[in-house]
Amino acid sequence: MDAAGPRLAVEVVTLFPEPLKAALAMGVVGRALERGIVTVGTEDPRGLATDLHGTVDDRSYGGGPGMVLKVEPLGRSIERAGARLPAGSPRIYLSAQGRPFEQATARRLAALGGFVLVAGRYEGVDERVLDELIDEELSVGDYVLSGGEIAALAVIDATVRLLPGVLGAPESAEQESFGAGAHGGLLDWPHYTRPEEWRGRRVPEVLMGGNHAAIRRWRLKQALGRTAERRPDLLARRELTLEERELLDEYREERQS
Ligand code: 9D3
Repeated sequence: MDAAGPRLAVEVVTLFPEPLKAALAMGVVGRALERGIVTVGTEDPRGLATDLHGTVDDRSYGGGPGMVLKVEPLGRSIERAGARLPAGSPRIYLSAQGRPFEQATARRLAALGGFVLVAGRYEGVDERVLDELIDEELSVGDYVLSGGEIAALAVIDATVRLLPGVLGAPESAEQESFGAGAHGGLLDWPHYTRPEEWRGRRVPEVLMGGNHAAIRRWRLKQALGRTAERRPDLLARRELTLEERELLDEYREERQS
């Protein structure tokens, strides 16, 4: 992009570099890569295996099903990936045992010069690699994935969107939505576009007129109501203004009737 280099450099340690890079070529992140705002490199432990067959996994000590990623190829991969990044770039292991990855985590990562993401496969990685080479462990939610690559995509996507110049100005203002902004910490309100009627379903009348104060209140009311119904945990984290409490009461009354 310019002589100063990318704003953010990410390295992913993965056994599946090609599908990972293909998925990153789409949309907003793909454009940020083309423009040099971010770079994403990969390191495949398969190439660093100590034997001729490229063995990267082995049976678990203590028995049980599932294979474990071996220390030597994985450890060397993490170090090679880290060596391409600015000094002090954290090395992050993606696993279901990690702390939750949230919008606040994305904001923290977006402020860094670089980070390494380690995507596991099989049952997991040898714990000594984590002790020796990993700074933090992140999960993208309470469900079981087959490996860390999809989690890495989520972390990269959420983080890159926050880099200066990646989104257009209107979108970046809107982004405060999950954080500190006007309607921060609430779910989005419902959206509609033409036609006015589809399968007997009409667009809410308030959105068809030009009463912008009424539209703003309707949207805020819907956002509050949906958040209360679907994500009460988000509402509990957030103070409500007097107007917001009134709108939420109205939403609940309208629901009843
Ligand atoms: C059925 C497998 N499980 C045995 C009890 C353990 C397990 C091993 C490996 C569960 C998931 C995985 C692979 N998952 C990830 O690499 C992963 C992940 C996830 O599964 N959920 C949420 N976030 C993440 S980040 C990486």
